[in-house]
Amino acid sequence: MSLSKAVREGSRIALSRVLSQVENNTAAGLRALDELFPYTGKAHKIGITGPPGSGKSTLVNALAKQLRQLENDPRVAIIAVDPTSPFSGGAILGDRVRMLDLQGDPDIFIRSMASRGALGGLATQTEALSQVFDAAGYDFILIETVGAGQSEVDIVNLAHTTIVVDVPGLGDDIQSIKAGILEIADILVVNKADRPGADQSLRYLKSMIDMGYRPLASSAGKHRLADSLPNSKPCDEDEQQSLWTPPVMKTVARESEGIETLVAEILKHQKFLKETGRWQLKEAWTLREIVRKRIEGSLVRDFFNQLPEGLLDETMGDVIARKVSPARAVENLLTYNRNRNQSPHLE
Ligand SMILES: Nc1nc2c(ncn2[C@@H]2O[C@H](COP(=O)(O)OP(=O)(O)OP(=O)(O)O)[C@@H](O)[C@H]2O)c(=O)[nH]1
Ligand SMILES: [Mg+2]
Repeated sequence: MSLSKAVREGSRIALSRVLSQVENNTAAGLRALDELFPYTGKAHKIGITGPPGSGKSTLVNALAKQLRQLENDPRVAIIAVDPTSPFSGGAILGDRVRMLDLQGDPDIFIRSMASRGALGGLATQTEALSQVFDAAGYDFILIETVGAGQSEVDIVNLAHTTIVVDVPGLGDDIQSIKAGILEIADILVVNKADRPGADQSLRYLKSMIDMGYRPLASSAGKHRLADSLPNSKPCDEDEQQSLWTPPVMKTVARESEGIETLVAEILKHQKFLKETGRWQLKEAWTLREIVRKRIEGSLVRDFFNQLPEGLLDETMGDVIARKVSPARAVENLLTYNRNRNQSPHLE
C-alpha cells in the first residue's frame, strides 16, 4: 500500500512520515501531496495567534479536548508553529510538555514545526502540512503561531477562523496587542481572565470592535477574495461588514474555563462562512496565495541557481563600493540571466 493511502486509512506512522517528507519539501513529499490533494478541502482550519506567553498552547490544548466532546466525534490535528530556531528548541519542548495530556487520544495528532529555517517559507510549509491532515480526515486543524510580524498575515491567509489571544493589560492605554492585529481576528479571546484587569481588557477590545475594526476577510480582504473566484460577484462593503462581528470573550485556559463558549463561537463562525459562501472564497484565496508563494520561492531559487559562481559577489563588491546602486545591480543580474536563457548556447 502506498504511504499516502495509508495516511488516508488512518495510519499514524504513515502520517508522521509523510508530514516529515512534506515539511522537508522532498520529492516523496511532493508526490504524497499530489496524491492527497484531491481528498482535501473538508477540514476547518483554525489559527490561534497572539503575543508570546499569552497562553496559546494551553488554549489549544483545552480547545482540542473540548472539540473532541462534540457529538460528531471530530478528529483534531494541532500544528504548533514555533518561533524559536530549530537549534534552541526550548519552547517546542514546552509545548510538548503542555500538550502531553492529549497524547493518549488516538484522534488527536500534534505536530510542531520551527518557523525559522523552514524551507519554502512558513506559510507554504504550514499549509502543506494542513493539507496532509485534511486528507487524513482530521476535521479540525488548530494552528498556533506567535502574533509577531509576518506570521499573523500568513495565518489569515491560511485559516478559515482566526482567534487572537490577548491577556489582561496594564490599563486601557497600554495593551499587549496592537490595534492592527484586531483586523485579523474572527474571534477575540482575553485569556488569563483569572488575573486582574480582564474585564477592562474585554471592554477595551469590545470598544475597538465597535469602532469598526473588522476581520480582514470580511472587509479589506473582500475584493481580493472575490477576485480569486471566477463568477463571484463583488459584494457591498457595508453589507459584508455587518455580517460578522468578532465576539470578544474571556477564558482561563489553564482551568479550561470559557472553552465551551469558544467552541460554540467557532462553530457559529464555521456556519457563517458556509452559509455566506465565504468558505469557498477563503479556500480559493488560500490556494491562490499558496501557488503565488511557491512561484515566488521557485523563481528566486532558480534565479540564484542560474547565476554563475562569483557574479553575485562581484556585483555586491561594486554595490558596497557604491559604484553601482542596488536597484541597478538587480537589473543587471536579471538581464544577465534573461540573456543567458534566451541564448543558452552562449556560455
Ligand atoms: N494564570 C493563568 N495562566 C495561564 C493561563 N493559560 C495559560 N497560562 C500560563 O501561561 C504560561 C504560558 O502559556 P503557554 O500556553 O505556553 O503560552 P503561549 O502563548 O503558547 O506561549 P508561546 O508559545 O511561548 O508564545 C504557562 O505558564 C501557562 O500555564 C490562564 O488562563 N491563567
Ligand atoms: Mg505556545
